[in-house]
Amino acid sequence: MKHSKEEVSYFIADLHLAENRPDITACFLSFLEKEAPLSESLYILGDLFEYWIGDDDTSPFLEQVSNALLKLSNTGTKIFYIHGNRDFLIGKKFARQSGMILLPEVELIDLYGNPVVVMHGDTLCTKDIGYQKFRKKSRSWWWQALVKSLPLFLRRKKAEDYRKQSAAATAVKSQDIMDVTESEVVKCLEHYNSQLLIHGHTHRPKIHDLIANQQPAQRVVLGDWYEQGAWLKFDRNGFELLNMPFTS
Ligand SMILES: [Mn+2]
Repeated sequence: MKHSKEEVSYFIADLHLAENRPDITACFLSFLEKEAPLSESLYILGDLFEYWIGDDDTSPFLEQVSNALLKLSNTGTKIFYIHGNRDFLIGKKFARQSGMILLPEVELIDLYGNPVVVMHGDTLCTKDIGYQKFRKKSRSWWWQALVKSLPLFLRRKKAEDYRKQSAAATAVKSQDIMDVTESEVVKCLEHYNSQLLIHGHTHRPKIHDLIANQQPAQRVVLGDWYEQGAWLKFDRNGFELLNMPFTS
């Protein structure tokens, strides 16, 4: 059933959906059913899932999420997806069955007359050299071909090992290393000749003011979904970060 859409777009990131967090999944399904159909576009800026081992992985949990996304897409809301550092292996098959349009890692979009840059945000954290090295390797065709050739149980084990390693490494890295490099933000806005950047990844929801292109600019950081639903509402009148509580 088609809904009449308002001229409003929503942005979300860092839901980190996982089978062992049914509270997050319930909140997201409720968001997709009640809130998101009002919007003409939903941008998912990465880390929708805690990890992704390939589109050939299936489970009732993944099907439930995929079906709910497809249902939203069938109401007429366009769903765009940019990969995060956890779910960069989401491929065309899952995107198609969920009614999502895959975007490149950085995209310049037009939002009601404003040129806006959207991305996951991990590429801005240039001080985290170890992570950037892994990122480069894991985006190569040979690494991805190698991973996809492994049986699912082995990929699942590797993903879990990587999560543990990553959590241990994150615990000892400084807050500064884990955050974006300000000069990268400016460089990016100047490259795209834009005054607004929207990203996730750092889990530090905030609207930052800065200068780029010798003019005032802003950087919006989306919140994660560990303790509540969180999204950015964007329309002709401006934008705001919103939250919804977990119901149960
Ligand atoms: Mn991330």
